[in-house]
Amino acid sequence: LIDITWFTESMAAGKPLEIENRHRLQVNRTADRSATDIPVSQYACQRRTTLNNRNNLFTNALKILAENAEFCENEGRNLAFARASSILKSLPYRVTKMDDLQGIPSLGEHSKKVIKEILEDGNCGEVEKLIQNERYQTLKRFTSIFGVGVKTADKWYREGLRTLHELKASKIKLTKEQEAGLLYYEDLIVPVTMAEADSIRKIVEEAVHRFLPAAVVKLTGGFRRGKESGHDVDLLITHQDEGKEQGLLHQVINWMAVQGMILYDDITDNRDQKWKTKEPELFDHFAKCYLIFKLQKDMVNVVDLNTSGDHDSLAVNEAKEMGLGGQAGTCEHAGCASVKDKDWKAIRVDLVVAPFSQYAYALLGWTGSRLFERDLRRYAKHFKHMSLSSHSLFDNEQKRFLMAATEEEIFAHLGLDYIPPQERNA
Ligand code: DCT
Ligand code: MG
Repeated sequence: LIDITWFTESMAAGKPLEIENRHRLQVNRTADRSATDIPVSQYACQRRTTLNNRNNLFTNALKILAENAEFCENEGRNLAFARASSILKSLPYRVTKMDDLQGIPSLGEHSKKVIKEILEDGNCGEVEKLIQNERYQTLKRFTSIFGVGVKTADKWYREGLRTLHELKASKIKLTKEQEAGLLYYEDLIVPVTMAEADSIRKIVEEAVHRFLPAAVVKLTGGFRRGKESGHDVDLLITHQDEGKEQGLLHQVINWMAVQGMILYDDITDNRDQKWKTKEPELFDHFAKCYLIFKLQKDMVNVVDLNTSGDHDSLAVNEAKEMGLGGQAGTCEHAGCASVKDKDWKAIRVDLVVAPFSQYAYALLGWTGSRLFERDLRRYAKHFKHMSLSSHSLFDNEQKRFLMAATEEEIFAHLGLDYIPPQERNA
């Protein structure tokens, strides 16, 4: 069948190039096959990762370790745990013994130790300790506020702050974004449901069509990958007559603001060039708007805010303890959104406008998952000497851009089997 020894030796020798023509072998593994049957690619874009994760027990632990590495600003460690978690998510069988991991790439010694401990004891001591750790808990709490990143959260922690009450009571100067994040905190930590995402898409589409009737408004991000809930709603907008989309975002936001649909907005115009200060690989330069949308609950078909999965339990529990939870309780400060039984919910929405000629690249880039995107770019660079972004694919040897009208064409340019969105949950 397949020479697994060759495969693992190549990987160990750092020869990723050789697996290029073998990636098709990974497809359609069935649950009864053992780990050693078929090689698994170290590239997420060569794996099919559905939402049916059979290795939750391990991936949950690895996710916490990855998160903590992020809180320590240790990017290498963060990526190592994220990759280990991702590869386990892609396996079509549950790992029940260490032998099941033979030939599986991207598993470092530390990750293997965690898996082994969970197999033997049912949990991992390091992770159990970490979730009780004050710094971990505090950074998790603070970074769950819209507009607060690791650096800010860490600064507040070092200044002695631990809770949202303490943060609110402090004299710390917050940005406009963070003020809004705190104001709508208890709504924003409740996962967005598919029904809510869908009604927001329709509302935005209606607004967009007032100005450009033939424009397309597409739901991307986790919801396009089939997730039932997420932390925000990602919408991609385009129009077949390129150029017509210019100025659209301002018109749409202004109109929605007049309708009372906007609680907070931050428009980044592509002319602002704000993106230049950030990593170009991670931040595109489309015109976009980071919004907090005011969704009337009667606009949503069936919504049960308390039962959707994927909860950030620490943040949700804290909000509940503080009387901020979900729909229960009120908040102490004036103008706060947490009025009991209010008929609306604050929801994070990203609106992105892409010129039609870049639409396929934008769609691919905004569908995610993050690791899938990261590995697509890495694969393009290493195997094809191409630079992939949410705007384009540039062939560094031919010195030209490769056009694509569909995601399928982009995968074809890269010499990859097409992976549909539902299988990009790496
Ligand atoms: N993205 C990316 N790299 C980043 C940030 C985002 O490739 N650094 C892409 C991938 C997903 C998409 O943008 C939307 O981002 P999120 O909303 O953060 O991700 P999500 O998968 O939609 O997650 P969630 O369901 O929690 O919203
Ligand atoms: Mg999202």
